[in-house]
Amino acid sequence: MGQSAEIAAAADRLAKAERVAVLTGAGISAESGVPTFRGPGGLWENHRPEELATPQAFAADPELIWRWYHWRRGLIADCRPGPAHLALARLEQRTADFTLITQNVDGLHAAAGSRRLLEIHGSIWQVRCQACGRQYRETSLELPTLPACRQCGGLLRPAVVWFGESLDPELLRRALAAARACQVMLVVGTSAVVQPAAGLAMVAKEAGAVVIEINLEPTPHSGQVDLSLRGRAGRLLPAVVDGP
Ligand code: BV8
Ligand code: ZN
Repeated sequence: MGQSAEIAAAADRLAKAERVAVLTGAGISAESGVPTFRGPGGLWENHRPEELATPQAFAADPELIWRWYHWRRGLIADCRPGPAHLALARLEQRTADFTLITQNVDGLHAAAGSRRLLEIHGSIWQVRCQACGRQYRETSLELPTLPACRQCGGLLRPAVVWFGESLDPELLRRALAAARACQVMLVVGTSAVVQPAAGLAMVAKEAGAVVIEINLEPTPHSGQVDLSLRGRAGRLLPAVVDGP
């Protein structure tokens, strides 16, 4: 089937669906200027994920890890939602039962107007105190290298989920429920290597949903999904959401 027929088939499935779930990864923010993790020029290029995004790395060298996050916050602060983020906000508006599950911590889905949103890996704009456990929104780009809790002065950390850390059980429960209940799941811009996020697509598949992948490249999901659309999310998502 040529791609225009695939896009039409995907758009038709979405138009008819009352229950839709979406799983997004770093690829949906790439065109907004947010570097991906594993692609060329990605965040991990000169580091391995385990070196930076782990509690052990933070305990060993909080300054190194905070410098990485301050750099990412500064970069993301200049990024705006793109056509792909905005298309998902439109899709939410017209879909009775909609859940957007994102692995991204950049906040661009919320900025695009998405509301039924599960940020299962947390947010780079939230901090949590290592001493008193308070968690709050902190968007300043002028924080000291080692930011202190405004309540107790304890050391803050980014309120994101690191490797080896469990996801928020309530968020994971809601994500699993959405994957099981949906008629259509869109999987956009993820390399499908990080668990348990990537597994949500197969949960939807096994529960009988039509799973549609949008990615520049093939992924471990590509052979298992119903439709795998190759190309930029910024081009394909509006076409699939608004009709070709
Ligand atoms: C857990 C937040 C239970 C931080 C992230 C061995 C040891 C320890 C753990 C494990 C292990 N083996 C497996 C595990 C489990 C581990 C895991 O999955 N590891 C992987 C690497 C194998 N998972 C965990 O640890 C999770 N917790 O399992 O708890 C537990 C408890 C104790 C011990 C063990 C298990 C927690 C995982 C969360 C980690 N946190 N981020 C931060 O961001 O700073 S993960 C990080 O990767 C981001 O969240 C990111 O979103 C996520 C996934 O990456 P992608 O989003 O897919 O991005 P990527 O760059 O990889 O791909 C981009 C894609 O977009 C590409 O396919 C590209 O082609 C495409 N693309 C690019 N441009 C475009 C595009 N597509 C369309 N259009 C474009 N324009
Ligand atoms: Zn505190």
